[in-house]
Amino acid sequence: MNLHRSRASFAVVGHPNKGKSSIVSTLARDDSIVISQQSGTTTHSDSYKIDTGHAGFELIDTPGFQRPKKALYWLNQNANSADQRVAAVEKFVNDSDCQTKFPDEVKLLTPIVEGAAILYVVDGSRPYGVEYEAEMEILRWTGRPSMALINPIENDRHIDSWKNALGQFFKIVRVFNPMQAGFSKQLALLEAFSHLEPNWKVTLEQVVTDLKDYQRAIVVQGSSLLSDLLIDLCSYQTHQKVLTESQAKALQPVLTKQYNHWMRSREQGAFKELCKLFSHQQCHLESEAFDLPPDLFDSEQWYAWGLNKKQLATVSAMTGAAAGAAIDVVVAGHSFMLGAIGGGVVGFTSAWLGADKLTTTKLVGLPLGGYQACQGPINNKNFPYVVIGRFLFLFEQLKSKNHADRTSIIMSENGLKERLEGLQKNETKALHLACKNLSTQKANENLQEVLLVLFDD
Ligand SMILES: Nc1nc2c(ncn2[C@@H]2O[C@H](COP(=O)(O)OP(=O)(O)OP(=O)(O)O)[C@@H](O)[C@H]2O)c(=O)[nH]1
Ligand SMILES: [Mg+2]
Repeated sequence: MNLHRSRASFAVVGHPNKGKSSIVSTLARDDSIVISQQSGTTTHSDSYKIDTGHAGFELIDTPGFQRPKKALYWLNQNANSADQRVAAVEKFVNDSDCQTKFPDEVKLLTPIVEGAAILYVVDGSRPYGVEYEAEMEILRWTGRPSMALINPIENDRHIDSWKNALGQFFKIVRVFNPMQAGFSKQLALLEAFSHLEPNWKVTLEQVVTDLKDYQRAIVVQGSSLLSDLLIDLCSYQTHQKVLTESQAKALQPVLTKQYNHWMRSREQGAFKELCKLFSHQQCHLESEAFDLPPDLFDSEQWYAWGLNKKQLATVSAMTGAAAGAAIDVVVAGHSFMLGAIGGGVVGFTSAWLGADKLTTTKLVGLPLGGYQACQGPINNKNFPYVVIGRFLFLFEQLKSKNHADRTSIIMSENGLKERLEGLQKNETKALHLACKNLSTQKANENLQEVLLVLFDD
């Protein structure tokens, strides 16, 4: 046999429509692999190379068996005894007649003949039947290391009878649900792979170590993304020069629109980064109540995302600020950004803005005449918590979302309030202080570290 696959390599094979591509998608952490209810979706053997940093392996998605009985008949015609079976399979994949008559069997057997190990996938919610025996027999003929995976697609009703049958053809039989198996179950499966072929043991153990390290690194990266996002959103300000107050008023809706657009895109950008971090490249975000992207400025939702009134009152107590005074100071405090221009704040508040109470637009007199109309930064005390709540919600969703699961993530209320209750007192205080600094545009020295506790399990 010509074993020219030196890396750990696994061909995922079985009947059509049993979740082969789903398993590859979840284990390869690749949500671009086509999965469909339609039988016969995968028509070629597609290789996915998984590089985990210090090691790697390969998964090969294959088309399902179409004519296993006839293929087995051909093989029987070409092998008189057990010692000839491996060669017969090799002859089968290289035979031009077989390539025409049995294209799917040839495609799925080729990587195995080339040295891949076998992952045979069945559906544990459907009864076992003799029609599977021809394909299992063919796989046995290849002589390659193999494992059976029972995917309980709809339920686990027939798992036991499957185990009885599979145990006679495969040394290792596991139940694995590619839609739901969490990270630890995925790692356990990879560990089981390492027992299939002694030459691959070290590599696959390294893969598991790398993946565990990556999972930890994601937490640090996530907190870093959130830290940058908070700083940007809480300090963002847009401004434009105008000649008269009335021009400034006319400009206000434009400024508001620009401001809101920037803030929303900045948040969406961070969400995309987060999706990338988890290799969820295709994932869509939807809001629960409406079929629209969840909106950062939907303040109706703010008490769901951020803190409630009672918690906000506690924040003020913990960080030692009189609630009302803090906000006034923020508005006046804008001069730290505009100070260089020289003019005083003429004073426009949210009343001037109509509906949007989240930011204040100000008009600043310029030394050489004219004005500067400014919008932002946001000064709402709850705002940093809202940003944290939304980000953490997405983080948790992505963390538990398998790559075979193509349903949209629904942005609904998160558990920030409960999460805060689980923190140590000093951690809570540090977080509140950091948020207060953010909403008053003061620098935080160690924002990322303060946020890190929110990402821990
Ligand atoms: N609920 C549920 N559905 C699953 C599971 N695994 C697969 N499916 C669904 O079963 C269907 C087939 O999945 P695929 O992964 O495309 O199956 P396949 O074996 O690659 O199919 P072919 O390429 O056509 O041979 C899809 O609609 C999947 O969403 C599972 O564990 N749970
Ligand atoms: Mg497929």
